Amino acid sequence: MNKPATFAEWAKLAERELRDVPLSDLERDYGGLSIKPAYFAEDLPPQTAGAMPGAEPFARGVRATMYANRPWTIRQYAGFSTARESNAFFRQGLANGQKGLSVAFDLATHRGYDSDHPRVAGDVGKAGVAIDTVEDIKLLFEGIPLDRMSVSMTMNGAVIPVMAMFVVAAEEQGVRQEQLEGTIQNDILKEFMVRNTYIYPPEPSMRIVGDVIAHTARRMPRFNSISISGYHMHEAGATAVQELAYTLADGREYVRAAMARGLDIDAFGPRLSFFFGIGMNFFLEAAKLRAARALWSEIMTGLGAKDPRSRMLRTHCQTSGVSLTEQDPYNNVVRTTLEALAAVLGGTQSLHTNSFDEAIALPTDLSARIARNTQLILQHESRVTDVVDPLGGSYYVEALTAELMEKARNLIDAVEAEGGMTQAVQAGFPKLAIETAAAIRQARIDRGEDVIVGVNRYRVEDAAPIDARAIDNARVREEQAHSIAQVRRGRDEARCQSMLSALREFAAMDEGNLLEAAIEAARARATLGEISRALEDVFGRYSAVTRVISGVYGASYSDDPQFAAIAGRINDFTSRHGRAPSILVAKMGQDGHDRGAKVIATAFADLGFAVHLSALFETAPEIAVKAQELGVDAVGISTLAAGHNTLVPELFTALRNSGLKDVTVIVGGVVPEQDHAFLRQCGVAEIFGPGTNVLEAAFSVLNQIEGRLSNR
Ligand code: MLC
Ligand code: 5AD
Repeated sequence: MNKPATFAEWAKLAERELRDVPLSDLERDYGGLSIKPAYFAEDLPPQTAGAMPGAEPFARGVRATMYANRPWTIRQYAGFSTARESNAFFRQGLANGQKGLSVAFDLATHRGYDSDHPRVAGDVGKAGVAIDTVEDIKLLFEGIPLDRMSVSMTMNGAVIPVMAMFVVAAEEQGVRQEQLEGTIQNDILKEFMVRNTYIYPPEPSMRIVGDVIAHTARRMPRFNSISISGYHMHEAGATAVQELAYTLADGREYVRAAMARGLDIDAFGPRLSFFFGIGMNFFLEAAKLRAARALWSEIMTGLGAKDPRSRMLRTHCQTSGVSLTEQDPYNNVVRTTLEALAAVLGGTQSLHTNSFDEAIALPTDLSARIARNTQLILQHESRVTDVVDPLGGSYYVEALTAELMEKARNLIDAVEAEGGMTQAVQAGFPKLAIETAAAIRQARIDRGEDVIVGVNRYRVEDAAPIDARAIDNARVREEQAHSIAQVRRGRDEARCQSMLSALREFAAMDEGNLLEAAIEAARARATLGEISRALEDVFGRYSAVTRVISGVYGASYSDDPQFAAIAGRINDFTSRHGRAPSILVAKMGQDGHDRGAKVIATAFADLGFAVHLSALFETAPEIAVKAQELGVDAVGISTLAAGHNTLVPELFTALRNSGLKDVTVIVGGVVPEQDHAFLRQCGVAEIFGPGTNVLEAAFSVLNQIEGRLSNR
């Protein structure tokens, strides 16, 4: 028999085929991973031999039989408007092949406000379902037996009131806590890093995480106490290595926090779960899940876990939102299919497939059906479930898995050297590293180095707009205010207040379990806002410092004529006016998605604009005051959670009240075509959707500013 071919042998053949092109031209860099154009037996890492699905370190999957015996859970993340409407949507999904539930809450709920709070007018019912009281949760699960349906709830900041209300609602449905099956996200560290729906400062927030883990370990044996999430890092622009390393480092931090509260690692270890984002780099994403499992087994062994189930990384995955485009949106069906297949070949336990209207609005009934059917087709038609870990033994995938592990391990060690993730998050370096990766990626797309079909290549110029789901937040708000009032009228006020006081005392004394105390308050019909407020009275509300990184976007353009042309025009403006054109990049309402705002701020600053970045969670009047104080030429609103139709008119009123009639207002983010006319009528000068070329945007903004100045 011939000995196995080597890279060196193959390189000779390849060079002949390439003629004048050097072989090194075929090498790729995946965010710090160097990828060769071909792999051979010599690349197989030694641990590949003998690796078995269902056995440690689990690279090949956590179950021996995987999907051959039981396919992954089709678990579509959903929620919008009222509990009643979301319940109907859930039931429709379940009747048509969905297997698990996953609740999306609105941003008012995430940030611990009742729907009638003045700061959340633009957010109620918009990006998820509005929840204020136990009655809402009961409606949300009406007709859904909570002892038989596993429910994931994406909640972090307001995890205490939401878990408490879930437990009470189940009880009143006749289901004991012990029977509840599901997952609570409860991952606060990544909120401070990327997702931004925190409420309290990091330290008390970590106590809350620990209390939820402790309570579930004691009382809810079938409930996953946390979903340690890389998804949001992925969406914020993290490389695969960053997503892996920071997520697993977060996991290690939570384990230590729980152990510090006196819990035995094997009492809670088996119920830790994970969540990853799956993008378009097909084999990389599949390998990422394999690497995650093997690394987690290593980490948990190091922390002293004895039970193999504690060392088993079980994960949910969601296809990537950031990979989907507003332009030519049907392409997103294809993208989501590929990403779903990568998640499945990587061995996920549970999966959400995004809808093709992702970059426009929340899913319609049609787009949700296609997203769900994508998974059903994979399960029933593609035959990919028949054989366990079909990628096992692939020279490339195994080598990639090993390289991901090595690079992620190094980054985890670097976090450790900084004192662990709580410290690192407070110092802010993982966030800056992810923002840097995001700016580099944006520049690659703007320069056409990364091709996005329908965006920077093969564009369709006159695509017809698609239907988008519209939500009447004013109506939802009114209905919620009405039901809050009704609950308050019906409750024993003295009992409710005494439960809230008890909760406040536990918080202040650093004693007792906050979730247990909150369950009593929820039973007494305290609202979500009241429970959250009781904790806020003690812990305070956290406000993060916003920072703009500089130089990264510009550095990608060192020799670019278009970049130089715009920078030159800005330079002319600066000499003519004795100052740079200035812009306030602003976020309003409870929408904490800040990747877009950060990328724009960085790029505009590199081009020569004077850029100011607002804090998160501002009201329209607060932004107007800031614009006036700074004397900016333009305000750029970044909107990703559909609050713009409420907040942008408020901003114009506030600007007028501050005497600012000449400020150019532009809007960027997720803005359905249906909303454009309304926003323009309000006075918005430009609307930049997802996929906008940043240099082109800078050029239009400069034109708008110059136009206004010359009209004065
Ligand atoms: C599975 N089982 C098997 C098997 N495969 N038994 C025998 N043979 C096999 N081959 C068993 C399991 O052991 C388990 O039982 C049961 O079947 C269910 O399987 P599972 O694999 O545990 O799946 P599931 O219940 O779906 O749990 C998956 C999970 C969980 C562990 C990843 O944490 C989860 O559902 N996460 C979802 C998180 C989510 O939806 N997040 C949305 C975020 S959206 P047993 O008895 O062992 O339990 C978001 C966006 C945003 O964050 O920002 O807003
Ligand atoms: N319903 C359905 N999907 C949602 N997502 C966010 N909110 C909802 C919702 N209410 C999805 C989108 C987004 C990701 C974070 O989750 O795909 O990119």
